[in-house]
Amino acid sequence: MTLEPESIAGKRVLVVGMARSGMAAARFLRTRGAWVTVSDTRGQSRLVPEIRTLQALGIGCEVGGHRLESLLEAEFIVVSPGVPLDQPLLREAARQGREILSEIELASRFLRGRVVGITGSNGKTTTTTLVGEILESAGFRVQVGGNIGVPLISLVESSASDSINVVELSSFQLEAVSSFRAHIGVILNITPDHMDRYPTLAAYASAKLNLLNNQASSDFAVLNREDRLLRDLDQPSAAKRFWFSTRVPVDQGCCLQGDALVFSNRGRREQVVPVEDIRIKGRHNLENVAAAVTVARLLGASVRSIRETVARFRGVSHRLEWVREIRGVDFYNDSKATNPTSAQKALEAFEQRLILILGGRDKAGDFTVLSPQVSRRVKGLVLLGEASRKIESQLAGTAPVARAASMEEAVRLAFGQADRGEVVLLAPACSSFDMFRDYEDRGNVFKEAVNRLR
Ligand code: UMA
Ligand code: ADP
Repeated sequence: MTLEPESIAGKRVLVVGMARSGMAAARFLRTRGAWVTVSDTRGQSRLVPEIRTLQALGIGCEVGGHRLESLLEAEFIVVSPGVPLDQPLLREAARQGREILSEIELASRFLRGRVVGITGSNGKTTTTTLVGEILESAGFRVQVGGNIGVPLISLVESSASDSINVVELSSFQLEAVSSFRAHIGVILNITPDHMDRYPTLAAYASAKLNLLNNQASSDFAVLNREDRLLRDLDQPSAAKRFWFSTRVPVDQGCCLQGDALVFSNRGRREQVVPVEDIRIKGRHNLENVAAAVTVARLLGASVRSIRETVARFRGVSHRLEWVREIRGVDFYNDSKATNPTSAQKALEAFEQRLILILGGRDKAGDFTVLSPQVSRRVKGLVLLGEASRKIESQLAGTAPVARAASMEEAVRLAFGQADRGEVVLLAPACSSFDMFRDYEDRGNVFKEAVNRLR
């Protein structure tokens, strides 16, 4: 179906999910004259402000569950990222010919300017933020959105033909896309995450790889040279491939050479950022910077503006965020380490001995990947939340374990074990939804507990 601004008017649309994406999509569609209903599985009592807002805009609300009749009455359906597409009602609607679009797909049909799409299992927000800041300070007209918290559809209105839209994309958002096209598509890495939503790692990877669909010869794919899946990618694509790496040289892209990140393109090599200028910790963050450098150079940002912005960049809150030092013990908040791989990267970023606070809601993660690092440098594990028992059994024999019933207790137990020169790290390797509103809430509760220590 081709959707033009004028063709939305008068169409009946069902939007699934009454949170950020659904609300923004409904508003967008209604403003353009569509007849919109928003459906949500949550009950009325939990959606009072949303319903009030939607009704004031002339948008219908269906709460307490989705109905097949409503899906079939719609001419097309827009789904929020948190809505799994394999549920029977949506499958039936698709079988009966209803087009199902993700909010990203809908937005991309109207968005003006070029898209830099950034996906990966870890590092998306850091890299997206850094790319946005570099381009902004280099004088581009930039908008940043997507999974980072600003639905892409809400950026359509403010986009212009010379905009660069820097978009963080999750695998969920890349599921129901068809014509979405990224001028630059960055895939940072593909490691297991969200295995509670995907039947296999291949299914998860395949959603991520949709980022490279529809790319033309004037477009670029920027990929991690050290990620096996990406290195061996045989997906046909007209886009030019650029690579980033901190371990091996690359001909086209950005790599670590001596003590600087170097960008190469068509035989020209230039030193862009000395490593000593990079403030964010860990090799994984060097990879994020290398990816950002590649994007910025491909778009023509000057080496000088890149270097200056990278040197100013202190990272994003809740990602290896230094909180405080008390009696020689440093506290770090990495609440956004929501899967085992990101927690592993966090551990690798330290040379000191650590007390590690782990746990939360399990996403069918494999915590054994943490064993080597935990055995090597973790002095004590403090476990919190639903996944405690599984983590304890998967990491049995690697480090002494204590269990905590609250973040406050976890912080106290961890501090009690730490000696001068050691680090207390919150890197939970799990999602936060068992005990907290989200990872930000979890990180803030951690920081408050740390700041109360005397
Ligand atoms: N719902 C239904 N039916 C279902 C499932 C859910 O009606 O079958 C309803 C829920 O009751 C809820 C709504 O859908 O009311 C939730 O929709 P949503 O989860 O898509 O939430 P949004 O607020 O729209 O946020 C989404 C992203 N959320 C997810 O992917 C889970 C946000 O990413 C993103 O910032 C936002 O769109 C704007 O683009 C968050 C996230 O956790 C940060 N992302 C995951 C991650 O980073 O690991 C992928
Ligand atoms: P995302 O948006 O993909 O979740 P973030 O930039 O928010 O990524 O970082 C989430 C966590 O993942 C961080 O707390 C850090 O521990 C880890 N991380 C960041 N960048 C990388 C990377 N390139 N590879 C692996 N882990 C990373």
